[in-house]
Amino acid sequence: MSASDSQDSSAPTILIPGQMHPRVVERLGAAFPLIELAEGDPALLTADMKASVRGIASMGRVDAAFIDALPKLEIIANFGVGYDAVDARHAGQRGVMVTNTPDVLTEEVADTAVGLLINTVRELPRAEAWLRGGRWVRDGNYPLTSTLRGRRIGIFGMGRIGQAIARRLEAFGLTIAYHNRRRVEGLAYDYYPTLRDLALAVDTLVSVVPATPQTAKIVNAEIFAALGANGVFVNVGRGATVDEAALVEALSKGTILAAGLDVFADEPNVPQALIDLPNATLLPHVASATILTRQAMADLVADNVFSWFSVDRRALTPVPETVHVKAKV
Ligand code: NAP
Ligand code: 8YV
Repeated sequence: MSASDSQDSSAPTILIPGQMHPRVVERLGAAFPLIELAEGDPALLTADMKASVRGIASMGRVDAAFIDALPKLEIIANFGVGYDAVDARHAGQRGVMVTNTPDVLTEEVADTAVGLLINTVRELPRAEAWLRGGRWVRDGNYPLTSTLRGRRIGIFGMGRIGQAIARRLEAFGLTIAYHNRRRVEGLAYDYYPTLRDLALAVDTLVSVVPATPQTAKIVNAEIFAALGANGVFVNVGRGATVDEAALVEALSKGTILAAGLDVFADEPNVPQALIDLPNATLLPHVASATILTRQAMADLVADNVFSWFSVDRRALTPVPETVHVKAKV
């Protein structure tokens, strides 16, 4: 536990379970007593610690048992716009606020998605490996690849990031369609009321939906079959939304052409079958991973905690499940 000399003795204690961006630790540590755990396991807390915690700043799992172990808990500030690691529904029922980091990473993640799509279709990482491995000299030119030209793009999850990806790909001269549960007002792209209908209408599916009980393994064999043999699948949302065994089969059998993935069901463990596939382009969950954007995310985590414990007693970016939660004054 660390506390700075300038802290008010009545300042709320903040728990940081496991890994955290250093800027969050630095900013919160300057104002609040901090408890930092090497691993995010509430069993590592003493009874006194459990009784004192009023806020959590987290990058990892905060489940219902964790929330229930902390009787004075008021706010969980999640580092990331996706907050599937936090049981937000349970937090909302217990009157605990949950915040995430929307908007500040949108353009960065959209840039990565477009880069991943181009790398997947044009095989640029493999072409570079060809040069570095001396094959240009030994074997001649890298083989011709498939193209982005003429592709029909389907965005699964036309939210903040989905729209930023669509804006980029529209400028590339590609046609865009999408599926959400609800049509987005004022958006001119074609809307499909089911994911299957979207997959049938396009040849390139870019997925950027959250992991929820409704989206678990929703991108499955049926969706790959609908995309077809020229089909490309890119995922920058969450790995849990994909049936990875079905994806391996679709890539191996040529049901689809190629896939580009930034996220996986059991990170950092990536199925060896995917690693072995030449038509899979794989990134280690780096879509928001720049110095600038991670700093902006860190500031939003800290600012949510500061705002909650200020006279305002208000969260800046509450998640929908806890938007009703009011601070106890
Ligand atoms: P957002 O603005 O909330 O967009 C999410 C979109 O998904 C919404 O348009 C929503 O529309 C749609 N959606 C949600 N559940 C659905 C369902 N069951 N069926 C169909 N559509 C559904 O969120 P965002 O800021 O764009 O972020 C999206 C996700 O990207 C995050 O939750 C996170 O998991 C992921 N992400 C990954 C990285 C990375 O590093 N790879 C970085 C940032 C974010 P409806 O509500 O109308 O269905
Ligand atoms: C981060 C993300 O890599 O914001 C998200 O949902 O997936 C990424 O920006 C992750 O949250 C860091 O923990």
